[in-house]
Amino acid sequence: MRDANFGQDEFEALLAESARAAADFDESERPEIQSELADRHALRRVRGFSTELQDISEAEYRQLQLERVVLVGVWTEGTVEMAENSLAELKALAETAGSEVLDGLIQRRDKPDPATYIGSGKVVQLREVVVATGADTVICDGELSPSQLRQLEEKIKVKVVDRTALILDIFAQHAKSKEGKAQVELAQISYLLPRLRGWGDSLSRQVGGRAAGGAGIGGRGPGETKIETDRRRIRDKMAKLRREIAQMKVSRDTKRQERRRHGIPAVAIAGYTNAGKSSLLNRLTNSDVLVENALFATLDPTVRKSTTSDGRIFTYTDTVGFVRHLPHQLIDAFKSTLEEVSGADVIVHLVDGSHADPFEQIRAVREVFAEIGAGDIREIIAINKADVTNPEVVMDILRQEPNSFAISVKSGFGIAGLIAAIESDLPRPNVEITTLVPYSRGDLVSAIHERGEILSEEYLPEGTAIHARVDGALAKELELL
Ligand SMILES: Nc1nc2c(ncn2[C@@H]2O[C@H](COP(=O)(O)OP(=O)(O)OP(=O)(O)O)[C@@H](O)[C@H]2O)c(=O)[nH]1
Ligand SMILES: [Mg+2]
Repeated sequence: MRDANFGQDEFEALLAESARAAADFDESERPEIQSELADRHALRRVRGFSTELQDISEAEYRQLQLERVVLVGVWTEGTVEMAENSLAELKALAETAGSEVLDGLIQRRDKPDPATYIGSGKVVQLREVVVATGADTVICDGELSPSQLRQLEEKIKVKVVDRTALILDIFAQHAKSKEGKAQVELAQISYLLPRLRGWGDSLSRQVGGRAAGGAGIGGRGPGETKIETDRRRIRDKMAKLRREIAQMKVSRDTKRQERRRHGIPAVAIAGYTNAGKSSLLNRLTNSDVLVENALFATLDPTVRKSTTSDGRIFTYTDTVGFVRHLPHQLIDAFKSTLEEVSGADVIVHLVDGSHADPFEQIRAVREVFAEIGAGDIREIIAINKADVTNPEVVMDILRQEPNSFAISVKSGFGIAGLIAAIESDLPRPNVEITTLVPYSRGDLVSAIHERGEILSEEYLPEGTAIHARVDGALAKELELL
């Protein structure tokens, strides 16, 4: 019997051991062609969604209620370290969701088994571990097809969930704002929808009678099968959520457009989850956004005003963190939130330098940047947590990334340098003006200070003579003087 409360070291030793053991395990099992993308995912895993699908809105506050879990991963490529990092991340995700991790297993395979994700021999071993530890749930480190989840569950005899469901669950737990909740719910429902197909058989059997005849009977209305009714209700619900999100988005869009019209540059703080984004925003702008050693602590963007050393106004935005294989349902649903990143003038891409594989983090984050149309925005890499990072790793990143800086939000190390880099990367106002502003128009003088770059300023009897560079909108206003 394993100790349910073993610590980090034991867990790590265990991971290493299981990876080694798995490395020479049943290579002979040849997986067949992977099931189609559209066929992946598992409806049956989600609590609160009864077979009858009584209430679609149950998805909103649903929790998987995973308590004592065993993790299992399939290691298909890369090094042992990469496979272990992946499982360690799954452990952090599981813990963030509130579960206790009892054990972790990795199997080396070319591809996940199309029937049971891990090979059939490994399934027996996994069942033994589940019995020995008293686990109530198995979490797989990937996206599984409905039939994979079903078959695994039949053999292991406890609940089996995949990584996507786990991440959606964390988002559901952390969503605070109305908009955030609606976005998460939309993501959850779109995760469920394709899973209805894989579920069709058992669903039809349960409703029995004519529905069991499935599409054969066909037709809408009274002849409609249960699964079709459910699909339609889910689609209606999704449409309603999309409308709600679009409405809530309007006020944030208006504010952003207002800032843009006033030529106020935007800096987005983006990066992997738990890199220290909220901590950095707090330090840079004296704010108190929630900071937590947990994944996806922040879901709602926070915009804060700041000024450059020469008095120009700009904004910092803290936003939702990214993760490897961020479920696409979340990217879709959080589109309006992610516009805070794709609409920025400069991205401060924060990296946790103390993470086991910061390069992998950088790669995963850039993948999301590309997906949301932020791939071409000026990017500053800030390697955070320098207080606890191996200096060689930091040096490595600094060498490979030309626009990069080492910082520690905690100790303050490197922050001044980062601020200087941000200021110098901000878009510069590009219209050069020479003007005389009467003393009655102090508002314009302030505007030039806040939005422009002063080249010279002189107080004359008739008013303030200013030579400056300003944005086009302000230049127009000044022309009217
Ligand atoms: N040692 C050290 N820890 C830090 C530093 N900066 C942040 N942290 C810690 O890292 C953890 C995550 O910080 P957050 O600011 O919440 O990170 P985040 O990127 O906003 O995370 P999410 O919102 O969850 O994506 C917290 O426990 C912080 O105290 C640092 O410079 N050094
Ligand atoms: Mg945060």
